[in-house]
Amino acid sequence: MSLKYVSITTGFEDYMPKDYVDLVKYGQFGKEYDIQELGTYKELLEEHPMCAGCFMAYFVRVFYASLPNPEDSIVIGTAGCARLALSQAAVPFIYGNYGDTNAVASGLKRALKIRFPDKEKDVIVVAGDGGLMDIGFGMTMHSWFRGENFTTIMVDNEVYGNTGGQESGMTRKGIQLKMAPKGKKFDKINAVELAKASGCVYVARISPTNPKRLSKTIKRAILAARHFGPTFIHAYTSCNIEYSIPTEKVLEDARKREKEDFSFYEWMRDDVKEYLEQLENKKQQTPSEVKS
Ligand SMILES: Cc1ncc(C[n+]2csc(CCOP(=O)(O)OP(=O)(O)O)c2C)c(N)n1
Ligand code: SF4
Ligand SMILES: [Mg+2]
Repeated sequence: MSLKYVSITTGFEDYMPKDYVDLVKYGQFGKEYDIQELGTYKELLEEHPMCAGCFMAYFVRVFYASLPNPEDSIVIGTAGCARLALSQAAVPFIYGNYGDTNAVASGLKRALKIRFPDKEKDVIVVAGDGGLMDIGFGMTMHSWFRGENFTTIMVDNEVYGNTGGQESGMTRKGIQLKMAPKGKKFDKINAVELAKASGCVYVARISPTNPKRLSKTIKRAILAARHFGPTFIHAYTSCNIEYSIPTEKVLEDARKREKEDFSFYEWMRDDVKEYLEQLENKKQQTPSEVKS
């Protein structure tokens, strides 16, 4: 990919916003950093208004640091906690009405393919368990049935966090929440199996306890969606507030949930696997040349 259209025309550096100049000079525009370098370069996301210690906020940070091509990415979100941070980054963000994310992403991805036939434009939905598996369930499913070329990432905190603690389809059976005091009567939805049965070509379930693995999973899902079809990541991203998790216990909780419902799981079609492995091998051989 050429850097030409993100680099600054000579003489204009003084007039461009400082953040933009820094992103080109010291940040992710036109460059790819390893997730282990986080904190050493200018990040796409720097500030956010989510609760202190929220693991979903950490997830969003790693998500932005893992975009294979941020200068050509558009993120779609909706009502729910994640959009509070998603919308603060140096990447275009579209707010779909609650439940509409995958319909908006379908139209956008198709339009981008027509408008920019020679360029990869990555469209990524990041939305909550309520947004994707409850109120937006139909639109999520139909985007997968239609084989749309974009990635859906569900940040699952097993509750409606943003509206104060209602149960969602992803809440575990028996769990009592502020606004579900009798305890949930039904099982947690098996989102990963639904995604596989509905036509996703790459599916992963993850608790973000290992940043390297998380970053690789995000990159794989986005790269696979470009050429093969819909991809899905089901990520555990705890809610400190509704589950009363003290900040210092957030990682411990993520490890515990990893042993229970969120053991790492990755499935992909054979042709996707072959493609990703080829890409990753090529990158190992020539790290500075490969960006997509
Ligand atoms: C059509 C519509 N229905 C309901 C709401 C109210 N609403 C805002 S956020 C939310 C729940 C969010 O839960 P989830 O998607 O799990 O995200 P979280 O806040 O837990 O990250 C609801 C019901 C809305 N904004 N729009
Ligand atoms: S309510 Fe929960 S999910 Fe939302 S920002 Fe606060 S800790 Fe995070
Ligand atoms: Mg939620």
